[in-house]
Amino acid sequence: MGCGASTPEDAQNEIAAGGQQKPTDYNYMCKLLLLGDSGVGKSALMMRFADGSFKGSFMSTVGIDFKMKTVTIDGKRVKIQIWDTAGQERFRTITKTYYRGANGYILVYDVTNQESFDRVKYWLNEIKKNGNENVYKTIVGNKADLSDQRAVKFEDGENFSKEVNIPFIETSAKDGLNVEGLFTTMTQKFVKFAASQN
Ligand SMILES: Nc1nc2c(ncn2[C@@H]2O[C@H](COP(=O)(O)OP(=O)(O)OP(=O)(O)O)[C@@H](O)[C@H]2O)c(=O)[nH]1
Ligand SMILES: [Mg+2]
Repeated sequence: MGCGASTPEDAQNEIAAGGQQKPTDYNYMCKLLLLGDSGVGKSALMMRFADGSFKGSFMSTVGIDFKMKTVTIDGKRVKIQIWDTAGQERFRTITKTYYRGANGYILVYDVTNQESFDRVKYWLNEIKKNGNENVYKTIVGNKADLSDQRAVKFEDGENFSKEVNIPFIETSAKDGLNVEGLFTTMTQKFVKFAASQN
């Protein structure tokens, strides 16, 4: 766990209590939720973005994890809270409860794993059932560095993206390809939306 607080709720309470996270630290809080099958690289993407690191070993997430990073967008300080859900079926009841509070959904599959790509439909349906339908989403084909093991073509991702009308990007948490761009673009979209509400 990052940030001192042990859950996103604790972090929120600290903010409310004027504790570690002062409200004056930022102008906006953007909560992004990572979804997708186990092993596709959700935690690795979060680690790459928040800590600039990558671990080759696989430590499957238990329940939910989160990390924060503050960035400046259009002169505004934005605290990005990344919620990293466990892909394993047995945590579905817990992870479902986090959908509602999200400002953006990142749907991840592994380009070396066809099944994980086919399952993006399932995750979209989970958002429909448990989340906010009108929140910005991105479909992410991760592990783009593993070109010799590729099972899902770039065009397959692109075609599906057009079919469901959701932006698409390929990433590598290992070498950092498009990771910064993914989180920054999602946050920019949110800030634009939030600013238009004021
Ligand atoms: N080569 C390569 N390996 C990756 C990449 N991203 C993740 N991995 C590896 O894939 C394995 C699974 O990554 P995780 O980030 O733990 O997967 P996860 O989606 O969080 O899985 P759950 O927590 O079980 O839902 C780890 O061994 C990572 O090192 C990538 O971009 N390239
Ligand atoms: Mg994980």
